[in-house]
Order: sequence, then structure tokens, then C-alpha cells
Amino acid sequence: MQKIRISDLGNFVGQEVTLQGWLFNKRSSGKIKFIILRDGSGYLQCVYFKGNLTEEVFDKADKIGQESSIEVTGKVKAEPRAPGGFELDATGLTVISDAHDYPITPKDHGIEFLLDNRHLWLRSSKQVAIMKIRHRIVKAIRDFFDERGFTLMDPPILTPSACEGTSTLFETPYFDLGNAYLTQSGQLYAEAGAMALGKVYTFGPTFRAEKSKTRRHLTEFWMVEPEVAFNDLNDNMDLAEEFLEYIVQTILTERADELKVLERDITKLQNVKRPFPRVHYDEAVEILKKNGIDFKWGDDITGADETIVSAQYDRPIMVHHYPAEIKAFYMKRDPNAPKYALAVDVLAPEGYGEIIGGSQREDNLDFLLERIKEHNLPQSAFEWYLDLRRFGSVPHSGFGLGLERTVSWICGLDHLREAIPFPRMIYRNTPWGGWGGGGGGVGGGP
Ligand code: NSS
Repeated sequence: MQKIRISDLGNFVGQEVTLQGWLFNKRSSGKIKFIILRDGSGYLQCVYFKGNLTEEVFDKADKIGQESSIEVTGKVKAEPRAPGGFELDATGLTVISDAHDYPITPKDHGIEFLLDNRHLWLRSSKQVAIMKIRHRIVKAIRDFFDERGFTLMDPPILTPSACEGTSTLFETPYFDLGNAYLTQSGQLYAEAGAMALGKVYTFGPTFRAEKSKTRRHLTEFWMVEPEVAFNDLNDNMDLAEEFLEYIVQTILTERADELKVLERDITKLQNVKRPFPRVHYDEAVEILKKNGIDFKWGDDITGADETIVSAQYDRPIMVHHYPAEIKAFYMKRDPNAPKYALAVDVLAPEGYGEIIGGSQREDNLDFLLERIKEHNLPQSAFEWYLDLRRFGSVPHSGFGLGLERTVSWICGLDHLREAIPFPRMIYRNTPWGGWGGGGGGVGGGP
């Protein structure tokens, strides 16, 4: 007997097969029982006719509870009306582990309850769809850069200094060397990589001890950061828009079924095509003022303001030339108008806001030294970074795309917490770990 997964059923029509998975749902009507099996690759309706089975199998089908692990055997039938297009004319049923009182039922549950049960919630069809889209986005990201001659370079996670300002660092003692910090961004290391390899990208977890309780902030999130030697701000924007178009169009074709499960309005995503509008910061300020916002030049464009500016357009926009004062130390100033940084933020439509932050980097040694002093950063910790300007400095640019914000936008979620398997937020670090609750250590879980 062949053991297969639900996603393979198309190759086995008319044949007898065995599948293993979990009981997603069941119902019965007289002489027929229906079991919906899920195995992570899909869903399959298994039809048990009383006449075709022993009494024992028929009874068993009645007794097992939701999420029991089971093995089913039967003949594969094409059934265009069934989800996935197939059905199983079932004859065998083995219970691997019987489950009862599974806490997540088809009724509505509150979000805190679901987060407490995140380890089980992940089995729900919507969560499975999100995880599959997340995985495909990760692959699209890697394919995009791999196909364009970039080298993946993994930066360290334990770092001796800040990249994105000192206020949001997670600190940890580091042997006799003082404190280390969890990385906020791989960028500074990516810059070293770009000088070695020309085009690199980093892709990994990053950490921000942000005290924001918004739906857009996690304390641990994944970021992909390309960095390219000899690219200026315009090249950087060209790369960002090509990249986003590629990701969204890939998901539209490769994960159409999952977007349907999520009931995502895909017309908005179909618009994600180059060129994206390039909006100067000053223009964004004008838009805000026209919309009755009391916005002062020099303020950062955040949250609600982003939504107002984005709403003027039908696709992502790239806001560039922010005031240098509100941006990171490493950003190059516009040589023709030094009050602006050569920065760009890409704002997603539909109120999702900033998903990419990037810039052309300061490549002049003296200017960079000035910036480090202005930002009160310890020069000694940045000597290696300054070396990149001492030895063959070139114009270079890059950006960071937040993976969870991208997943959240493409899936149409209302909070980042569903875009990552086990979210970490300022008020929640479980499951797993429970170091906030009962003195337990980190660890455990299945
Ligand atoms: O702070 S960023 O705007 N930029 C950087 O970290 C640069 N060093 C990137 C670079 O040029 N290589 O963060 C980049 C993106 C931002 O647009 C968001 O999409 C995401 O990272 N981001 C976050 N996602 C989730 N939660 C939090 N707290 C968060 N902070 C940034």
C-alpha cells in the first residue's frame, strides 16, 4: 500500500492509498460518515459507507475526537466539488492517538486565548495558509537575490554596538567583555560584505526592545537586507520596487489557494507593479497639510500619517529625502541639500505602512566621523566600520524589508502577531518559555 500526502492525490486517482494525518472535522448522515483529514499539505474528505465497512470501523469513526491522529485507507476519487478536487472512498481507519476536548473549536475564540494556545492554533486552516505564504515569501526573497548575483551573508546576532540608535537594544552580559546587544539590523556587516562581494544580502532575526504596543511592532522580527556597492539612492529605489513587485506577483500565482482561504482581496495586490510613485518628503508634508494634519516640517511620518499619504495612490509608494535630523547616523546627506538624508521608506497600501527602510550610506570618512560624534556613539566601536571608508570607499546603498510586515500586508492580517509562528511582543513572550510566569526556564514545548 502506498503511503502518500494529500497534495499528491492527483497522481493516484482510482488507486488504493493510505494517508496519515489529523481529524480536522467530521459529520455523519445515516449510513454515511464523513471525516475531514488534514495532513499539512491539504484537506481530504474521507467518505465511510456503512455497507463497505466492518461495524467496528464504522463505530470508530463516530468516537474519535477533533485532532486525533489517524491513518485512513481507501480509493482516490476525483470529485470536482470537494476542496482540493478529490475524495477518498474510505474503507480503513486506524487511530494513532485519540484526542478529546481539543481546546480550539470552530466557534470564535478571543485573541488572548488563541495566543496562549499558539502551539495548537497553528493547526487552524487560516494559520496554515499564513505559514505557507510566509514560507513562499522567504523563498521568493532568496530566489530574487540569488538570481541577480547577490551572495547571502549571515551577520552576527550578538553585537557590540547599536545600528539603529541606542534606545531599543536588548542587552546581555558577555563574559569578561562587558555587554553585548542583540542585533537590530545586519546592515553594518552587510556593508563590509558589499565591499568584499559587490552585492550581498543578509536575512535573519533582528531584535528591538521597542515599547510600542502597536499592531506593527514585534520585539523579534525577521529582516532581509540587500546592500550593493556603487548603487546610489535611485538605484536603491529601482531595486526595492523590482523586489516588491517580484514578491507580490510570485505569491499571487504560487499561493492563490492560500490567499483564497484568507479571503484576501487580491485586486489590491494585482496593482503592485512598477514603477511605484516616488514621493519627496516635502511632497508628503504637503499632502498631510492638505488633509488637515497639523504636521511640522522635520517631524517623522509615522503610523496614521503614512496611511493618509499612501491613500493618495493605488500601489506602494517610496517616500524619499527625509530630514537628516530624524534619520540614522550612517545615512548620506544630499550633497546639494544637506538637510535631507538620501533615505527611502517604502509604504505599503491599505494602511499597512512602512515595510522597507533604506538609504544611500555615508561613504566619506570625515562626514561619517562627524555623524558618529553627533549621535554620541563610541568611535572605538565603529573603527572597523570606518575602515570601510578608509580602504576603497565607494557609493553604496541598501535597505531592510521587514518579513512580518510583508506577510501581514500580503495576507491582509490586522496584526503582525499572526505573521510569525511564535510572536514576541512587549507584553507577551509565551508560548514557549514562560520566563515571565512561574520561574521556569526557557525551553520546553513539543
Ligand atoms: O529600522 S529600519 O527602518 N531600517 C533598518 O533597520 C536598516 N538598517 C535597514 C537597511 O538599510 N539595511 O527597519 C527596516 C524594516 C522596517 O521597514 C520594518 O519593515 C521592519 O524592518 N521593522 C519591524 N518589523 C516588525 N517589528 C518591528 N519592531 C520593526 N522595526 C522595523
